[in-house]
Amino acid sequence: MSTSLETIKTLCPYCGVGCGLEVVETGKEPTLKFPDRFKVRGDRAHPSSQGMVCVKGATIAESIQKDRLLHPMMRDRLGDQFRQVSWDEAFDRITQRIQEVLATKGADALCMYGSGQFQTEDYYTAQKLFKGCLGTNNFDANSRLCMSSAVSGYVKSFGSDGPPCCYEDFDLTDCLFAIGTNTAECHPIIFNRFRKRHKKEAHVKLIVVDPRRTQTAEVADLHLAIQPGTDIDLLNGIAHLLLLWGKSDRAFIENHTNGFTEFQELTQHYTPEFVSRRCGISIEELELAAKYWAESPRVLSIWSMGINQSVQGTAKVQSIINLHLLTGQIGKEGAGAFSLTGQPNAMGGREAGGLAHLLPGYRFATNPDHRAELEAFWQLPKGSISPQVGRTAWDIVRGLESDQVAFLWIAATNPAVSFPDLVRTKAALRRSPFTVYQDAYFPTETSEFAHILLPATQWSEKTGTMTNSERCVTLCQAFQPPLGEAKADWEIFAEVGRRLGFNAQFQFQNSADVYAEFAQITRDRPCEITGITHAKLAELGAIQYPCKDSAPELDQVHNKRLYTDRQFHTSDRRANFAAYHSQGVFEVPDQAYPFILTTGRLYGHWHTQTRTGRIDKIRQMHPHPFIEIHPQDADKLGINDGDLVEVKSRRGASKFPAMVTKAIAPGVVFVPMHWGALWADNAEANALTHAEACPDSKQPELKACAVAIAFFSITLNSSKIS
Ligand SMILES: Nc1nc2c(c(=O)[nH]1)N[C@H]1C(S)=C(S)[C@@H](COP(=O)(O)OP(=O)(O)OC[C@H]3O[C@@H](n4cnc5c(=O)[nH]c(N)nc54)[C@H](O)[C@@H]3O)O[C@H]1N2
Ligand SMILES: Nc1nc2c(c(=O)[nH]1)N[C@H]1C(S)=C(S)[C@@H](COP(=O)(O)OP(=O)(O)OC[C@H]3O[C@@H](n4cnc5c(=O)[nH]c(N)nc54)[C@H](O)[C@@H]3O)O[C@H]1N2
Ligand code: SF4
Ligand SMILES: [Mo]
Repeated sequence: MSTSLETIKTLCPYCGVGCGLEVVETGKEPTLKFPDRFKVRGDRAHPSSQGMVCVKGATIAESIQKDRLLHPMMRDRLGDQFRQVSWDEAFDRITQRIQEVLATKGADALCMYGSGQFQTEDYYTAQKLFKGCLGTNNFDANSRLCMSSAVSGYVKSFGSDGPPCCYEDFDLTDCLFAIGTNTAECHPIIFNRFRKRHKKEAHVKLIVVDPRRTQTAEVADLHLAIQPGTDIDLLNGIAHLLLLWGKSDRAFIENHTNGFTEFQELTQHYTPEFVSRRCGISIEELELAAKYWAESPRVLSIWSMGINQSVQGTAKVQSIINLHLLTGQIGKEGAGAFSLTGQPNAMGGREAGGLAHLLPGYRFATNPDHRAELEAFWQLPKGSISPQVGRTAWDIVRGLESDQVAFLWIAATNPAVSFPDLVRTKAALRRSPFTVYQDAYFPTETSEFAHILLPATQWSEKTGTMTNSERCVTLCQAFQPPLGEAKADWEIFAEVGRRLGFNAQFQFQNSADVYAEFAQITRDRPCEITGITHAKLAELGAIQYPCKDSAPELDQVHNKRLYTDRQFHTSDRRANFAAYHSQGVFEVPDQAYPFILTTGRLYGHWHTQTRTGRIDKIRQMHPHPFIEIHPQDADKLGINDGDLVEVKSRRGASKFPAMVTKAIAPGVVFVPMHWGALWADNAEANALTHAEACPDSKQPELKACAVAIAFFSITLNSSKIS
């Protein structure tokens, strides 16, 4: 840790835009506490954000010392009081339990559920412990609820994960196709970057595909307010018109793709009349979207949860990529299929193998060569790594229900708010015989379900790396000591590893050592980072990968676009078209549950509010939960703006003040995901959602479920904090 600091460079620990921050020490008196002691501002030298920050980055300092978990705590039964224990006692209890479970039930009864808010070093150490030393791939992360459809879509279409674009493409594109993303609120800094140019240059178009008129849609040249779940209809409909108008790139298709014929046949079904009916948009709107695609020299698609969180998540991602393959809009400036990552280190998690089917270095647990490479590298006996895909997020719930999971370790995520079908999730967590919960704050909704609480250091107190949406790795430096007895996540995992007898595997002195080891196992992989070290990041600033240690120094810093040579990572180096029909949403509205509920985010809040709920400015911005409902629907139900309404699904019920607005389509309602049990009474979005998931990515359909709505009372007082 740096002590004589003037200006420290770090990264905003919220969204995947990955804005660079500078922290300036304003005074050194020891009595001064964060945030009075430090000022946070945008880092002008950071290539991704060029000095910009949004309200979340600007206010980050304010929540850092409030309601922190400071010491390890333990209890025998849920409902008992926690008692403070030493780290030694906590480690002993954890290792003892792991050994018991290994001896009685086997490694598959052990599970860890981690987070895209880990640093890459945390992720890597956890993979080594669970997948290597303990021999179970039961490590999954909240990225399963977030990015896993993008991962599987990229792998199926291009042969490997890895968003191929960069932020400079926002400055160069002629048409931004934003589908299932409220970029203005959720990735504000890159949206602003695009908007600057969009406002100035009339030929630059913005198409927004979203059932809601979001702040992103508000400024679009064309807003397609499609019915939830009809994205594939729309995408195939655009392809149909492009083919009809002869606007495909025949040479690209011929030389660099497979599967075109089947795709072309499929698109025949998606006539403008059919698509307009399915999506609930006019034929003119569809034609205009296709016209923008056809006439723009460079088209950049961006998407996030409106696409990924779906029972057809992978199919939707591949259907977006299809349009880029059809038009050759890939591997060139201002063009490409760009999945915006949600969390600050969702990307680092993918590189380090942080999902139940992955291994570090974009490897797969089911691939025998990949397992053998890691076993040798980790100096573990052959066969140590399980060939089975581990439990994904929802499989953990199932495993708890069937008593197959006997040890659950949750870190840097708050599933008692963010999991689907919370009634079932909470019942499963309540059943868990042994849950370790490692977080920075106390209480959170999930601490109620823990037997052991481990205090984690967070942003400002731990050094490590994070990778943003454009594959840019930034060093986040510690600049103040840990609060209380908190430790970095990777340190905790390494200590448990050593205590289980894996001394040789966990000899790291600091997180730079961890990164250096991880980098070696990425050699010759598509996510190669052998040219990146903590020291180099500190000296040069953020570095984009792929970055080989053998490359000349200058080339190492910026590797902006993938596939510029149009050689993909498949065995024949060709990209794959994918022919998918649209299936719509899983839970179709009916008489009993006539509305589609969709869920999402607000500009100021971050997820389950562990930080942003403690920041006055943000609480004032979004004081309480609400449900958006169209005036026609509100009229029919006798609901006025501000009335408290009860919303029921087949799984649970919640209550929200109504926000009557034409920004939402009739028949659809929207609830923000941010209010868990600690922040409002019965206003949980996920009490209503279901866990049905995409068969390829296993990502649940958090964006659509069927609900019934009824007037409850005229009192608007559902928020605990307003
Ligand atoms: N302010 C803020 N920013 C954040 C976060 C935060 O908590 N707060 N979280 C970060 C994280 S982890 C993530 S994953 C990203 C998420 O970023 P986004 O994906 O942009 O955010 P969401 O609000 O979840 O969903 C986006 C949009 O999908 C739309 N949608 C719903 N159903 C459909 C559909 O069937 N089709 C289409 N086309 N659209 C649909 C919703 O109406 C919503 O406007 O944001 C990141 N940034
Ligand atoms: N209905 C609905 N549900 C959703 C979504 C949706 O759109 N709709 N989106 C899904 C998506 S995309 C996501 S990403 C998830 C997010 O859901 P969660 O991951 O549950 O949300 P967070 O509030 O970000 O939780 C992160 C936790 O990590 C802690 N933390 C921060 N830094 C550190 C650290 O360095 N170490 C440790 N150990 N802890 C730390 C914070 O205090 C916080 O408790 O929600 C998912 N759930
Ligand atoms: S856009 Fe994202 S990374 Fe940038 S300051 Fe805002 S929350 Fe932080
Ligand atoms: Mo996310």
